[in-house]
Amino acid sequence: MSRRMQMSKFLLGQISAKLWCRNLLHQPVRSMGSKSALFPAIANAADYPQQAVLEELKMPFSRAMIGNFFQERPKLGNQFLEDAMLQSYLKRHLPPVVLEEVSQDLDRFSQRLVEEIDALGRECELNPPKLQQYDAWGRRVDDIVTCSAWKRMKNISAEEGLIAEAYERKYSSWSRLIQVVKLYLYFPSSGFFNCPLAMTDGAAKVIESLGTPTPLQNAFRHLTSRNPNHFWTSGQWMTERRGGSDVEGTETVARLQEDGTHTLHGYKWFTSATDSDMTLTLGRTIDEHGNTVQGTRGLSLFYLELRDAEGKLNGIEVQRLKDKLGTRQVPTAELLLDGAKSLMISPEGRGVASISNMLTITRIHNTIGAAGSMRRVINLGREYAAKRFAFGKLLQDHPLHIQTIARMEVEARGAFLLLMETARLLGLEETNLATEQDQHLLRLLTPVAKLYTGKQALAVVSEGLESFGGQGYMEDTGLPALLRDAQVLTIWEGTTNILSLDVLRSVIKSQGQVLTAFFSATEDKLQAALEVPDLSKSANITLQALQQLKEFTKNAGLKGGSYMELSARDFSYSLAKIYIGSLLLEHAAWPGASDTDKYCAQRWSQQELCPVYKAEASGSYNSEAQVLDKQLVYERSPLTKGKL
Ligand code: UCC
Repeated sequence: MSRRMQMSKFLLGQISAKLWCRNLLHQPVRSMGSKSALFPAIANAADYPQQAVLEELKMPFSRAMIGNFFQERPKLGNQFLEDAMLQSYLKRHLPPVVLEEVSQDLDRFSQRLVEEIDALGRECELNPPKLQQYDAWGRRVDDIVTCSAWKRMKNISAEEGLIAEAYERKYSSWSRLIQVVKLYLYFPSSGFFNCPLAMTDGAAKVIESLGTPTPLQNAFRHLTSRNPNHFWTSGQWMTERRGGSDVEGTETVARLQEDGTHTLHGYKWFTSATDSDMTLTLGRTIDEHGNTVQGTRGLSLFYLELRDAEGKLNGIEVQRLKDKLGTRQVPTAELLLDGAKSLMISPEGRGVASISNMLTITRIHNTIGAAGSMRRVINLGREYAAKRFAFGKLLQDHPLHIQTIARMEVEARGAFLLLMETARLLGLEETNLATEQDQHLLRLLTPVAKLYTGKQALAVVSEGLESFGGQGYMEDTGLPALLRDAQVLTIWEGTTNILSLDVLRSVIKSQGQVLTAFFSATEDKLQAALEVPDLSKSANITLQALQQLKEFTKNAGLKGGSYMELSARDFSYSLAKIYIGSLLLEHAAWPGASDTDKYCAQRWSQQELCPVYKAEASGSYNSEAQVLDKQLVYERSPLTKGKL
């Protein structure tokens, strides 16, 4: 018998031996506790046709040796058509004529996402920006080199009117909501181009809120253009080395020039989308004697264009690009402002108040990112579960797996409705159709939505990656970027605690009117659900939680600033959970709602809806807790020797 025949007989023996072991492992044993009771026998030798084995044996070094099973990757479908809550929401709210037109555009846009934009987004992730500080001849050029896909995203954003839509107001107050829906569909495929778009929208909003003064009309036209050759993006430079949350330590000074402009001199620590055409930034005016007003009351808002007519940087030096956990597609830099020519656009000392219009918009964009991320990881996860085989059946047929995705779905639908509510209220405000209650509600819900959905997105996207097993952890699947990017949503544009304090700021600045608006809007939304048998129990649970929240605010108001500060995060979470509950129930009570809408609303009400009430009952906000919290954190820390 030839050497070759001997070898093939040996290998055949090896394979059938291996298969035999596999089967052994999976022979059913009697008790429930044992592994195989849960997992029925999988494949056996018969799976491997003799001929195939013999074929493979012919070539000692051949591809056949690595087998030919390759798991299909999760595919992206038309995100507009596949989003049940989005379809239902638009059908419930938009006038039929508008719905017809908008649906066609969103369907077409979602096809473009699949066929063109998603791949560009991936390219932005794989080709992050680089800084070329010097040219070949030693001249300092500080070029931020971005990939062609990133540049293409800018053109697509103009073509699709991702900013223009909100300012053209073709559909009156609905235009803002339609813009937000488009950005929500675009976000997970945008290569994080949503970031410059958020600040661009914010800059247009600030300029419009200032009455679009003549010097800014050209910029406004560029920011809201649908022409890729004209379209500008903007930055938002608020963060310096002394602080991003607290801008009191801003060191940048602004020197008045004879022509009425100011030159800026300072150091910006974190500037995103630094390849933008213009930016808004804070600076401290300095008089001819070198005096400045300290604190945030000394800060004014400045408009500047990054390059002059010859394309040269406008008194700006790019020190370095930031090395970030996520949003690596976005050029983020440290900048030296060395006489950057700028225009003061706010009254002197009103810089923070004036840029707050930008904060409102960028925080709503942050909520877009959160809701969009959750939607994307769920849609990919459910698609994958329909084609991934494990333990004898598809993942979609494993109840525990589906229960996990269903819980993610409840979170995503809640976040989506909260996003739509802020967009609806903003659209009303921008078209002067908002009632006083609407305006108070918008002021309160903007920070609540940003802080709550940012946290939700992190939890849901992390859970989502798990639904792909090990592949969720492999960078070349493109999935981990979803989690790395989602982490920024809780940090920039104000961290969770800073926005919780902004919720308190809105209560104090409005003498509690934002809460009155919240209580009455929530009660209104729950009325219909109280009449629907399937929903009345959940509606009553939500009303009880609302009652608890009212009780808490009444007591806390008497207990002063530090008590409220300690409760700020739980208080904001309670506002979010109760309001989302009322939105889900209001939607589920709508005659056109589906059974899944009802089920989703019921599931939401089964959680702790008013954590602040529960935490207060356990004394979490009193002065003793304050001391104990610090002791708990610093126990055995060398920092506290004898101090605590
Ligand atoms: O992160 C950044 C860029 C990242 C890229 C953008 C991506 C966008 C999302 C994309 C997702 C896809 S730029 C850095 C962002 N920085 C922040 O968000 C700052 C966080 N810190 C705060 O919010 C602080 O609370 C400050 C800076 C507002 C605190 O300022 P003050 O001056 O210490 O606080 P005051 O004194 O309370 O506020 C000053 C004035 C007051 O008005 P008056 O004087 O009339 O009483 C406030 O009412 O500003 C007003 N004000 C507001 N008004 C403050 N915040 C607001 C607000 N949210 N709405 C209306």
